[in-house]
Amino acid sequence: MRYVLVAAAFAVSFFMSGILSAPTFADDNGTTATKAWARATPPSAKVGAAFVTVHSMNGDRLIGVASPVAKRVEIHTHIEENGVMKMIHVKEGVDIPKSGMVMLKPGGFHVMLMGLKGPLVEGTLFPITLTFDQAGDIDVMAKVLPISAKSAGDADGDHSH
Ligand SMILES: [Cu+2]
Repeated sequence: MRYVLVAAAFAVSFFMSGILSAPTFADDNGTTATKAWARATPPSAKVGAAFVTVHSMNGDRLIGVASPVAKRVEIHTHIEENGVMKMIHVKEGVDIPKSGMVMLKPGGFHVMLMGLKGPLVEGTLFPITLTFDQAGDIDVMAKVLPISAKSAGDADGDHSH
């Protein structure tokens, strides 16, 4: 319910800012996050990964991630080192190009959930807060897909703000 209210509040503020700053479109907050999802985890798993697609009108940078489902949450990516794929913590954040988008996805950037407080159960939703340099905090609901899922597919994670 909280997310519906947030979305409604945003719609109102967006409408208002549109009036005040017309004809510039979304000049103060041109960042949206959609299609948030995660893979289901086995019951005893301590780590999980979540993914989301970010669009930006004005250019932005994803600088932080948080979620109540894990003790520690970090932006990670994969790099290849001597033929071995490793995950690294992306401390500098992820650049979202102006009028562009970045898809966090398996094998690339991801939201690393460490110290899971419980398994991620297929079919459920859990909140993730994405913190941006320009847009501030954006809350999304990540949909937990089958453990074999490779993309958001038909995930109903379209809670753009
Ligand atoms: Cu990771």
